[in-house]
Amino acid sequence: MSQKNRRKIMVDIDTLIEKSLQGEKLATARLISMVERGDQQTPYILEKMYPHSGNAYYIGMTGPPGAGKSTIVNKLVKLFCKSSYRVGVIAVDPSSPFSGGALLGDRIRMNAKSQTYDYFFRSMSAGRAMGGLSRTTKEASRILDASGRQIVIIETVGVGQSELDVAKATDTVLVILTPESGDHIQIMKAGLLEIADIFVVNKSDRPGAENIAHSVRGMLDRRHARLQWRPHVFMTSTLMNKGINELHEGIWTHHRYLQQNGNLEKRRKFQIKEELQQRIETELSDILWQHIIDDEKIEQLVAEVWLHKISPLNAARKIVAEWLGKGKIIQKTFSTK
Ligand SMILES: Nc1nc2c(ncn2[C@@H]2O[C@H](COP(=O)(O)OP(=O)(O)OP(=O)(O)O)[C@@H](O)[C@H]2O)c(=O)[nH]1
Ligand SMILES: [Mg+2]
Repeated sequence: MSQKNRRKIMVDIDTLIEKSLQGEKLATARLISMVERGDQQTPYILEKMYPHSGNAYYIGMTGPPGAGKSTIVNKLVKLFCKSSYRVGVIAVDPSSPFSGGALLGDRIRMNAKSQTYDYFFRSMSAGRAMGGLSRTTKEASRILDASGRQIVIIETVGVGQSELDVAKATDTVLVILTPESGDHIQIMKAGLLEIADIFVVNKSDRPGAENIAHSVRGMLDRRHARLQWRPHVFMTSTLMNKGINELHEGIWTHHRYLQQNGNLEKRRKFQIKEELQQRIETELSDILWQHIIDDEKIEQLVAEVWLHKISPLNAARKIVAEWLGKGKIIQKTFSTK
């Protein structure tokens, strides 16, 4: 790419960033698409946006497929918007590989209700997330935050570890269950108990809802006896319009808890630490595979290990030692800009 073209792209991106920071939704949608695709400009965008983020309240929403997460998100968005909050939603769609970049979709959804409610909806495909789902959703939610969204809701299906990680990296985690969610062993196995700040038993218009709520409360009694925050359990039915106002109030109760005694700061610092650890590992392994190890070297080591000339442990250590020796070269090739 010519110098001139590169400068033009950077100018365009600066304009997009400026517009997004002023709250323009289309610019925000385009930035998120770029980050989702893992465009070359991603680090630049993130560096420019990050100083403006940190003001939003992040809510994670997870639970089994079809539990009613999206329906509940819609109802909550309306309530938040009625209180004049600017809301952003990221829904991770595990199935569709095409949901992400569809600008047309963004536009339709944006215009649909923007007269009455100021919200931004974004669907993101788990399959398209470049650099891992939790990284991409985090980056997208920070862009929303920087663009002035005061509440950012992230919906993921609680089926895999990466989806749970996404929900976990928020200020308040809602776990949505239904009477069909199965017995408590299944809930525990899915790792949902550990991450929930609030439990919702949705579809309470169906039989068995009380049982699930009872069983969750029982598990919490055993587990959270010594913890500061004991997750609240709400019963909702979006069908009968029941329990949503109480849930909405319950979310603000957790928000107030976070405001006390530096709880929010502690939680976010813990999350930053986890993120840094992950990113450092990724950076190091990128350098390792780009600059130190090539196929030829691996093959050579395989042959030596195969012939029992060297143990696998020592072969690995040899590589690492070589890497450390090459520290200076790496410093030259590795730039943070
Ligand atoms: N009976 C009953 N059905 C409900 C209730 N809430 C949602 N549903 C229905 O459950 C189905 C799934 O709802 P969604 O909101 O799409 O569920 P979801 O958890 O977002 O689904 P995925 O994102 O696909 O995992 C829809 O057909 C809803 O109409 C409820 O309170 N009672
Ligand atoms: Mg959904």
